[in-house]
Amino acid sequence: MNQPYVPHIQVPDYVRNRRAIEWVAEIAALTKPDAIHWCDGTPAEYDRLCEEMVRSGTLLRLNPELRPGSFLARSDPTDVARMEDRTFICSQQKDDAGPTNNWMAPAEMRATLAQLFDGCMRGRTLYVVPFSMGPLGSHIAQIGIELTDSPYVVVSMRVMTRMTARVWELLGAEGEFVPCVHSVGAPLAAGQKDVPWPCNREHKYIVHFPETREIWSFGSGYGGNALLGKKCFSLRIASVMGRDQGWLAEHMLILGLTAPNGEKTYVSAAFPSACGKTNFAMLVPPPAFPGWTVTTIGEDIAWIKPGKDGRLYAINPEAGLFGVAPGTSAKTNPNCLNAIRSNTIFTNVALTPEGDVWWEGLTDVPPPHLTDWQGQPWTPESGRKAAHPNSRFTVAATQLASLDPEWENPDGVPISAMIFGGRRSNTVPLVVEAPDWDAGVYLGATMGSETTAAATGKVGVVRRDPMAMIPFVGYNMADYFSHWLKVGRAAAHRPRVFLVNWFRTDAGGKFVWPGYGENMRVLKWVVERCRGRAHAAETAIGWIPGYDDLVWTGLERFSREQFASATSLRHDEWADELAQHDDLFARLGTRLPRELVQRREAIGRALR
Ligand code: SAT
Ligand code: MN
Repeated sequence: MNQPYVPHIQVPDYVRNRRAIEWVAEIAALTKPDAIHWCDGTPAEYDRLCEEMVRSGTLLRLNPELRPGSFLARSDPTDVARMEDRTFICSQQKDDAGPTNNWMAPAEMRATLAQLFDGCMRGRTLYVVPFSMGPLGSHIAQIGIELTDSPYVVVSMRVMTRMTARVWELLGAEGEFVPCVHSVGAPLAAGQKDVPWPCNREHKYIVHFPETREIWSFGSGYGGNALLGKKCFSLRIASVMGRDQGWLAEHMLILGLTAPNGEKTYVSAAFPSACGKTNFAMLVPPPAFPGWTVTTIGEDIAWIKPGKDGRLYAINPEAGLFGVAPGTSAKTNPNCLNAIRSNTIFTNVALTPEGDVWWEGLTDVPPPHLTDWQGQPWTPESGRKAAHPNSRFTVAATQLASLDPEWENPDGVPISAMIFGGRRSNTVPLVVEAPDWDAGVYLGATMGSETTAAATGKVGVVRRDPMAMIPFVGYNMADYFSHWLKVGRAAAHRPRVFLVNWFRTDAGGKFVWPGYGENMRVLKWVVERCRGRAHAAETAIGWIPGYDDLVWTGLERFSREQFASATSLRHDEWADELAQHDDLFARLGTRLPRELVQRREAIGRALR
């Protein structure tokens, strides 16, 4: 019990980390909560917090017969998604944040935060949340501590991360952690009644200091704004750690594909939103593939590190899924639907009269009466969505039947292929393999996706989203490309890199490729390419399979002509595409690695 003397706060005796104790005391002095609770991550604590939130109106308990152990939260209507325009990378030099990030000088931002956080937890409890991103003690894992005044964030962090008092043992007296400070920014005056979803409608800040590896978040209680282990830590701060230490923090799913003979191959894949990433991570092979199985390591984030054998090994730093509900159905993702049958926190979905949940796409015919995500009566004639388009489920990965047995392996799993993909109605073929690592980095760096009407009101505008990391790289994007090149160069056995596109359309605007489970046909080809067993033809952008290189059993209706239209390269489209790559590169500035410019020239020459 050799605690350093800290005024005002009671510290459990198993907490010995000096920096943590001083920091908690400092943040408590700034934010002035009524109480401090050191979370232990036990089921009893989770249950108690959920019970308290049911009493306070933040959570609604769902019908225990229909959705055991599950709850519904309804957020403030102004606090429904991650906010990229309120997200800041505060490096010392503006150039180190680069042209794709919002930047503010650290001193200026610290002055702003000091004002916002002063007294912001009055009337509330400050929860101290110790968590590990990745299996406890893994050499790839990292430790964080989140201080938050939101019990909804605490229970969500328990699902999404390894939140346990054992983290303090690992930290010891001197261990390092990423400090994450979060407040909903809604202090309560004496006697003031709380609202179900406190937040700050005026001020929102999601702030990263990459040099000191700190995260500060104010004003929102939703998703990646508030669950700071996710995008803030596992991507923005971790990408900076990776740059400095020689590894990659990526917005990638990780899946395992097992062949009937037991041969297993791990693949990681990056897709921007609205491209079916979660469905791909839990793909169910069609009946024509007996004995093939897809297992899931992760569906959002991968930390990828070189192993001693020269291969790249990946872990999923998360322990849960925070997935988009609308569109999730028995048809699109049966694995996921089974996982959320119990022990799930739903946010902003609709409620049935029986006390179950519903969202658009769950069933073909909507129920006749619902309570919508804002708590209002809803019928199919209402003319508005019953669930918010960004409504979510929060569920432990262990609820997933497709979870890979290696998902907790502290050394990670060896990655044989990396797949990039976007939503493109033309130009990009069903699948193409980069001829080498640098060309693969080029495919990822220049990847784009068409906006859907919901996001911008404009359909078909291609937004460049390098490696699906535009909002998530914590430093200069051009430096990030150089880092990718370097990691590949250092690895003796590099994964093969592929670009896929499930979204080509025909002259009538209909999708050419059936997608979903049928993506297995492409995945099998990818894996066999990695094993040197599948044929492909060389093109200007890389290796593309011919019709006879894929398995068609069970999909005989898909003709040679359709395959040709899904895989063709049109020179006029590629001339336009390369011009757009030039625009992207011009925007990224002078730090762009030479290799990418050279690859662009090579593709241009090959097309001519
Ligand atoms: O809200 S999260 O950042 O966790 C999910 C997302 O928006 O991609
Ligand atoms: Mn994501």
